[in-house]
Amino acid sequence: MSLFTPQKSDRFTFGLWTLQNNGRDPFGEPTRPGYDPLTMLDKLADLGVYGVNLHDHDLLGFGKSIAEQDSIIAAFKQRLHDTGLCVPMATTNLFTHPIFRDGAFTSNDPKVRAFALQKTMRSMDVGNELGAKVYVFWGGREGAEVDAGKDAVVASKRMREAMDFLCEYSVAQGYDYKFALEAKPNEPRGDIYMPTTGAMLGFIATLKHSEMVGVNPEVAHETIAGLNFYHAVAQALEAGKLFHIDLNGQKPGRFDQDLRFGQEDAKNAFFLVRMLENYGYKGSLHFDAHPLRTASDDADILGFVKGCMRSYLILKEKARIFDADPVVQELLAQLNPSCSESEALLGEYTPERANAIQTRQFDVDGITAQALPYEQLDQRLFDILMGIQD
Ligand code: GLT
Ligand code: MN
Ligand code: MN
Repeated sequence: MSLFTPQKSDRFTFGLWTLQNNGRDPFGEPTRPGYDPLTMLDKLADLGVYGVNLHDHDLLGFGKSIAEQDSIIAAFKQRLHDTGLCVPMATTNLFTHPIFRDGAFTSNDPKVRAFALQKTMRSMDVGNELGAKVYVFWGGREGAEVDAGKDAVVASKRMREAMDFLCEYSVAQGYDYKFALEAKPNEPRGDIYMPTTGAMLGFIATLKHSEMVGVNPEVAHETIAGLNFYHAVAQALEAGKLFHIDLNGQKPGRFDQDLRFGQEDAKNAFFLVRMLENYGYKGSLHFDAHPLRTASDDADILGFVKGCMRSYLILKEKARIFDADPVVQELLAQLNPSCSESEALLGEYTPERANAIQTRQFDVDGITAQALPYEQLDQRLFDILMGIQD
């Protein structure tokens, strides 16, 4: 078996919505039917996928009776059982129905805010029944085009009230959820509140149950804003807040492309994968992407699915090669000079340390003259990524 054949132990997941996607865009009609949830389970199980994630809407649509919902859920559970797939993450669709056209938890209308809570609690119940342990919040409509009509300070307060309420609901029901907040700078709103993963981390610190709440960064969303996704995830990981991740591909400064993982910026994807692997990230590796609109047959649609996983596994292998490469190791050693005397000066504040630093004579010219071989290191990385190591 190839190193690049996905295994369940790789923890690769796909959103139901990613393959329900029928290729419709704001300018054009569908180019394919999209898979129904049960067919999707069959197709994905054959490819070594670990699980699927879903919105209430993906499985149940909108406005079905309880009896209808129960029978859909029963059939879905049965197929999960038959295929050996699981549902590690669930979320609420608070963006498709026009009632949410001006937001859900941050809507100016208290009826809409209460309805959003009702829909979310029901969806949390379903997610729990399906075994989900992570609950994602992506506030697609939580934003504005007209700042004159909504108070952005109040929006933060409303968002906090909703998160605190739903954390308490989860605890009261005995659910084992961790919440993961997903930022996006814009689209579908002109501007979405709390637009970056960093903004979410700041917000989480203000919550009543901040220990239950982390982030779900998405490659495309930081990249739209021109940010370095690897850096954004690193901060979340270091803070112990990387509860989930949405992998895909994106060119900066464009609409949300949700491309196949690895399709764009292979270097940034490389550092992301290397970090997730080297720091022992244990959550799902979730692909929130969809096939190109040009994909209309099974071969190309499933080629997209296989491609996301294959790219991840190739980058994982490239990370191993990079870390084991003697040229890389030598360059990294030069870039990380050791000096035990200086190390001893650093660390937590003590009056002695402060005094020692203040009185230390530094060889400013000598330190400045040290070589920093970033050119050579980056070229070596390029060579490794391109498969050339002569
Ligand atoms: C939607 C969005 C994604 C979110 C999903 C979760 S839905 O497809 O574009 O980024 O992760 O609500
Ligand atoms: Mn996403
Ligand atoms: Mn996206």
